[in-house]
Amino acid sequence: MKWHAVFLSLAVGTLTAWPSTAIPPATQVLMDSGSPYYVPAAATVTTGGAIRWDNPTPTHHTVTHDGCLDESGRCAFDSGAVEPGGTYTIPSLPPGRYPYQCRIHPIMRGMIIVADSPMLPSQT
Ligand SMILES: [Cu+2]
Repeated sequence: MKWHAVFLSLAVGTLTAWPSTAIPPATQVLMDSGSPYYVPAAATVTTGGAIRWDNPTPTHHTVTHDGCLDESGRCAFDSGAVEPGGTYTIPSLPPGRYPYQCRIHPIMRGMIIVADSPMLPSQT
């Protein structure tokens, strides 16, 4: 059956398009000009996973961990200004919760939750 063969080759092509390394695709967060500003507002990633912010808006934004703005001295990440059409990527973060905001528009707030990798046995 011809259609069956076409379907199979499409499926195989899709599978082989994935990188063969064990690195999972980056978790993507979109910046938006309106609420909730970071989409998804709370993004969960597993340890070792990259996180990438895309800025499709016509405005500069930052991705600034709250720890960079208080006196805690625990600044996990700060993108600096991400230009329109630009992206910002973090290769990985230690497990934890990372509230962040935009330095330019403090109303923009998001959260990254880094969970322990399900591949590793729990230490609790
Ligand atoms: Cu902003």
